[in-house]
Amino acid sequence: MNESATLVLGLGATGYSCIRHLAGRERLLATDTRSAPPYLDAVSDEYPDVEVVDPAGWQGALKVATRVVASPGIPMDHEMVVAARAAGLAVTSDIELFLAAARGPVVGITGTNGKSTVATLVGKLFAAAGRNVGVGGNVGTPALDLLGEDMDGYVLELSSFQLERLDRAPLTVAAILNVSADHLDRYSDLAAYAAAKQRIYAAAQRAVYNAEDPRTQPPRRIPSIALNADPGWRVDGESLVIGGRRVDAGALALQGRHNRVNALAAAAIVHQAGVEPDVAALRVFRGLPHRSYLVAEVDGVRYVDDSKATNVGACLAALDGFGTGAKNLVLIAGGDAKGASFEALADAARRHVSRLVLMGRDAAKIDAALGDVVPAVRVGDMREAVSVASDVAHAGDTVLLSPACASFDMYTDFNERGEDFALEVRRLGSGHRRVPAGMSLP
Ligand code: UMA
Ligand code: ADP
Repeated sequence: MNESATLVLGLGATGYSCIRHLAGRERLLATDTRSAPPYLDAVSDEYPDVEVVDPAGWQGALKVATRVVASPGIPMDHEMVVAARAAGLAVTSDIELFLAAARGPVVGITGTNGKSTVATLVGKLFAAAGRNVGVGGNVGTPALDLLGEDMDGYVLELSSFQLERLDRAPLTVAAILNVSADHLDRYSDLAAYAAAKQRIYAAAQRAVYNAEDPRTQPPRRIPSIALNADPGWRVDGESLVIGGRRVDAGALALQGRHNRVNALAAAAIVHQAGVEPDVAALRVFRGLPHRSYLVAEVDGVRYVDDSKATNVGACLAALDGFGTGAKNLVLIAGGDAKGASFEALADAARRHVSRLVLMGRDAAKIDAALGDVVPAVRVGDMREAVSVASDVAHAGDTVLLSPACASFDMYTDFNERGEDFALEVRRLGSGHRRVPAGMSLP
């Protein structure tokens, strides 16, 4: 033990991972503004030396601490963080601790939407090339839990909350996939949110970005692939051009046109890390549950679970990704809008959606924005939503759950919402239900 003392702010998954990483090395204190944070008992049981400070006692803890590790759920303008800085304490994060300890290349991926899909696919492309890489960060496993002696490298999904507290991350490859309005309950405006995302490039060696979205562009000094501008890296009609090689996009198991850009991004990222992407591994990746995921086909109608579309940008991508321009979609949307407005969906809704089925706290807000464009039906729960949607859908249509809202008004999280949708699809009539070849229902 030395004289240093770290105060871990937040006893969620991140705080717990920091405690596991630092335990036995220095004096540790921990606190959380919640009275019963998720890992309170685990820390007390497994790490009795950690001094867990009552929410009201954080000011005393700051007098003892020599540095603070702030979890992503705690805003940087929170009074605990502001007071720590005013007291001259270094404020760091689990990602900084991770980067100081990691050996081997580290890829960082951010963006408003598609991060988890791309990070997971990048991991699969590395694995196909025989590399033992850990995939984590915002996608689920805290970064510090990935560290291991036998790892060849790491793929981190980084949220704006993680990036805003990161100074100069020495990433081997950094990528911003897209930036659209999200988390405006935490950022003053879109520019502030985009600035947090841009921090991913501060000390990156190479980059991948989306030429169609100027907010994703890295500084010119970084050797970069500009997706859809670089002739060797683009979506060209029904083909992907990957490092100059043409690949049939229709052969991808990933659903929706927006996922073609994700496949392209993943291929470009591993290329920038010095590994040539394995096209077979790219083709077979079906995506992650609740992200534009084909649940079933019933009476010729496809049911797609895009519950993870918790913002307008993700819903827009799914509408354009699955829409044919012939009103082939029945859209189930609604939930907690997080302060967003829905007018940006109007054009795509007009082109692709025959009926809106609206539920949740902000159903009226969506109705007000889009009700003049597409006929809308308000429903009370998912059972009613799926039932109404199946009644109005015709063979060849897609019923798309892509809520454009968070789920917390009705569900624990987007997983539970997506599972409820799948359950109701299963109820639709097992007599004539048909699951597409090679698929199983969850
Ligand atoms: N909280 C308090 N008081 C505290 C600390 C946290 O009220 O003292 C609240 C936060 O406001 C938040 C919740 O508790 O609502 C969780 O915060 P946390 O920092 O403890 O979160 P972790 O459990 O450590 O999980 C975090 C990420 N969560 C957030 O950034 C909110 C997880 O991403 C991530 O998987 C995990 O670290 C491992 O890296 C989740 C997420 O929702 C999936 N991310 C947002 C998103 O994707 O949009 C950014
Ligand atoms: P994230 O981790 O950034 O939330 P996910 O891969 O989990 O991203 O996908 C979240 C949602 O974003 C899904 O509902 C999906 O339909 C949508 N999405 C996926 N890729 C893109 C993209 N490239 N552009 C816009 N939206 C996308």
